[in-house]
Amino acid sequence: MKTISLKKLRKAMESELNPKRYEHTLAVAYTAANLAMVHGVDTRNATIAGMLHDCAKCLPDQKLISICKKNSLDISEIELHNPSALLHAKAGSVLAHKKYGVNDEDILNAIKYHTTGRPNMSKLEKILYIADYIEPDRKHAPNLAQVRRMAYQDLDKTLLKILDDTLSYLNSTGGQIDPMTKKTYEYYNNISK
Ligand code: DGI
Ligand code: FE
Ligand code: FE
Repeated sequence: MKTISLKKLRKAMESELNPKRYEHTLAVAYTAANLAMVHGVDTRNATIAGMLHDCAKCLPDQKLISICKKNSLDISEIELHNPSALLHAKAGSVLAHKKYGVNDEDILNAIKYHTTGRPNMSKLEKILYIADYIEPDRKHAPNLAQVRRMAYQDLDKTLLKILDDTLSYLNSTGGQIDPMTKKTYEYYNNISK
């Protein structure tokens, strides 16, 4: 397998994303690498996952839908109605593989599930999901200081807290909840008992 150049990925993301999204991407990559150090995960894999996690975020809705359809990925009714919020994750995992040369299944799954999570996530999947939520530029999420501290201590507890806060936020704004977000919450709530 050809080695992926982090420098090339950075440059590609700088041209593919708007400036704000690019800054977020760098922050997620470094935060994911930090969490990887603490939790015994390969830091390079965490950096690559962070660098590419939102690679499809700036594409038009129709493009996100067509990438998923072409690659035989299931699209839920809710995803179809919220392509930018939800489908950029699935479409991003396709592009990470086909356009940016990532072959590692764990990295591809981390990107694919970075928005909804899924039951029984790998450590890298959890780290990317959490890094996306706690990176230093994020300012508006509730309980951020608490969640940031927890992230360096207990990944499962942190996931559950983020999922709980995300579901409350979606409920308060009338956002449609994807079945996978709900399943992930139920899974991590059950194993916390
Ligand atoms: O791409 P980002 O903005 O960096 O972050 P993200 O990919 O984690 O999530 C994008 C948005 O999706 C975020 O505001 C939370 C939201 N989200 C997570 N689960 C669901 C959801 N939105 C809807 N409508 N339904 C969900 O189940
Ligand atoms: Fe995202
Ligand atoms: Fe993100």
